[in-house]
Amino acid sequence: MELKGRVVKKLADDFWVHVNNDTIKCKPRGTLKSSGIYVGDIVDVSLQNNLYIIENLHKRTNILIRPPIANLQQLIIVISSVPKPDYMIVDKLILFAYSHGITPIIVVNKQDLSESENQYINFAYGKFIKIICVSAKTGQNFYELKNTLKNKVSAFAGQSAVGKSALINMLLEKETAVEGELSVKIMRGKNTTRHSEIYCHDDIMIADTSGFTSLDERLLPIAYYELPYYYPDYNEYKSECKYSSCMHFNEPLQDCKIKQLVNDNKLDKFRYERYKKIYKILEEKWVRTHG
Ligand SMILES: Nc1nc2c(ncn2[C@@H]2O[C@H](COP(=O)(O)OP(=O)(O)OP(=O)(O)O)[C@@H](O)[C@H]2O)c(=O)[nH]1
Ligand SMILES: [Mg+2]
Ligand SMILES: [Zn+2]
Repeated sequence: MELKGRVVKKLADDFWVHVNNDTIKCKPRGTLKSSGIYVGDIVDVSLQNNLYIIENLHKRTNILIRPPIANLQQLIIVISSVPKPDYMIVDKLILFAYSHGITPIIVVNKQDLSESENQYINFAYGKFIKIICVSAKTGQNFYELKNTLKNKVSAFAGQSAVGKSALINMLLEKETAVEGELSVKIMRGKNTTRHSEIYCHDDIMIADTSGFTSLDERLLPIAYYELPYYYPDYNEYKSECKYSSCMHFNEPLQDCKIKQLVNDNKLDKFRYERYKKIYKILEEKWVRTHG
């Protein structure tokens, strides 16, 4: 008999596989290399001589190397009024998610303190990204958040102190998760162990992505000329640009619908400024690597 499950933890040659609300400890079949099995992988497990054996791996939808995790489905980008959001980080995280086939979701935490960011976030992102305004303190919209996370593998990301740990603790109904532990840190040069694990509770699966250190735009697997493709808010109108290859960058205003919409305040001008910044950074990287 074979069981299908998801690898939620890995230590050396031991794997913990989540099967029907149970977690079982398994060894891989000799023909499978341990290093080739990632946390997040869907596997078939058989029982032989009282030992659970991972028989084979299912096809992956994606794989992240740092942190090592497979089949991540949602990236929960957390922001709050305090500390003030850095929207460049938000945009980079969105690009990171899209370029890996992961769905980004924006969670605006600390609604009990202020709702001041909601309007901007809705204007800049609301048309193409799900936005949930919550408070880890009062529990506001907690069920909406919970439902969004159900039956999906999600990771949390965002600046320090926005409340990622507070939200994760609530979702996992844990009092113990250490602050700073279960978060995708937006920091540079901090050496964290590259361990990864998925925490399961009530059909919610949250990847501990503490090894996910910097979100340097140079790490984005995007060539500068592909950048417009990752802006759903621009793609909606790009057929109205004069040239189908419009980058919405150097083209004259009369030829670019995106520039016109930015000028008319129909598209957010700050997000467009960030777009141009990211475009330049990716272009410089491309020139460096392709001569
Ligand atoms: N008022 C209020 N405070 C909150 C809320 N959520 C979190 N906090 C507080 O904000 C601070 C930071 O929360 P954390 O959960 O540690 O933030 P974090 O995003 O995990 O931060 P790092 O681990 O450093 O990345 C703590 O003092 C929390 O108690 C909220 O909804 N409302
Ligand atoms: Mg934390
Ligand atoms: Zn254009």
